[in-house]
Amino acid sequence: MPFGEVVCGSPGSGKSTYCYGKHQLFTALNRPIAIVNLDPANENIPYPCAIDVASLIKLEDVMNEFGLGPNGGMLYCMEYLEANYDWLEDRLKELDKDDYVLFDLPGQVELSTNHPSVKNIIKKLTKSGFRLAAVHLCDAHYVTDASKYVSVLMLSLRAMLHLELPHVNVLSKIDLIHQYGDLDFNLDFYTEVQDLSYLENLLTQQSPRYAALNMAICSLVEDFGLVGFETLAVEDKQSMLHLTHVIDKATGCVFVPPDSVGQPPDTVDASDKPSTQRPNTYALMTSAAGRIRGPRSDARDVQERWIDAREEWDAWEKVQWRKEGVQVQEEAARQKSKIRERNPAAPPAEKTASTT
Ligand SMILES: Nc1nc2c(ncn2[C@@H]2O[C@H](COP(=O)(O)OP(=O)(O)OP(=O)(O)O)[C@@H](O)[C@H]2O)c(=O)[nH]1
Ligand SMILES: [Mg+2]
Repeated sequence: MPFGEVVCGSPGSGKSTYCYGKHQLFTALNRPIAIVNLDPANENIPYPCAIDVASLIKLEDVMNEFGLGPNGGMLYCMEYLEANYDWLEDRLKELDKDDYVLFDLPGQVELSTNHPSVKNIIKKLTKSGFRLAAVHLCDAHYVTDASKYVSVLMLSLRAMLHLELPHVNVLSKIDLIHQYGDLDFNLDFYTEVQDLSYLENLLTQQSPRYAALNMAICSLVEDFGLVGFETLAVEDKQSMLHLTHVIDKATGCVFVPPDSVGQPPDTVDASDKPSTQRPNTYALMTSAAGRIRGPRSDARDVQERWIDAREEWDAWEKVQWRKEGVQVQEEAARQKSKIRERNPAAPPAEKTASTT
């Protein structure tokens, strides 16, 4: 039963960068991961790609052959992939049974809101045993403008209703939000989608003609009560860890760490079944059943990190990184001198930063 994510969102919202960030995080955590690129226009793929749709069909070939533009061509590619689902299935079977699988989608919004191909592909994946969450990325700068925020709410709701998966909405690039001026409300107002009637004044000022329509949309979104947002700054480890925790909780994924990590006795089933089929009481209590908490789990902490006290935090992190760098160098030097003790013919250990 493989777990994974369908990473969707508007063009440039950060999907491929997020997939790469997650690959780096999981590799550091010793969690096996594989990324499937489903964007046939993705030419400079930043991450190690386990399966690439471009080896089935290329957007450029479709455009040349059928005289289609990039958007029509993209829809054709997705329909072609749906019709040739066996191709994808065969390659997925070749992945390691423990792999957590990310599907990097193209940015065309209609693919996750109304076009049926992606939805049908997801249905087939789910039927074959995949436990997936939709991770819907929206550029955080949209929250700096009330009417754009309403559009993002509708888009997120629409994607949620269309894809029919456990759904996690994410305000991406939150580290850049300070560049777009002051927020009208605190960040938690936007992430928790609290009381949208507060937007009335702003919406009336921005587009008086459509104020009533905008407010009707707001109350519709509120009635569903399903839209909320997590935040993401892809280079911030805490942010990535928090989001991983939220998504694991949405899919019910409990990661069983390798034995080398060391778990409390009798909590891990040591058989060689795939990790997703081995009960791990310890991990279950700490991840799926545990409370979500941590330095970036509250929107107020995120606001402090990226808006209110951004410069102080940047300076603090710089100091921490320097310390970490020194520790890594010292550890490497220690390992080298250990090797030298055992084998005096080995080259001498380099000086560490702290001693230079
Ligand atoms: N500062 C910052 N930049 C980011 C972050 N995530 C993505 N970016 C930048 O946003 C730009 C677009 O990112 P991509 O990952 O290509 O976006 P995408 O959604 O895959 O784009 P398409 O595939 O074209 O739809 C790149 O320049 C990234 O470096 C983030 O968390 N912080
Ligand atoms: Mg991309």
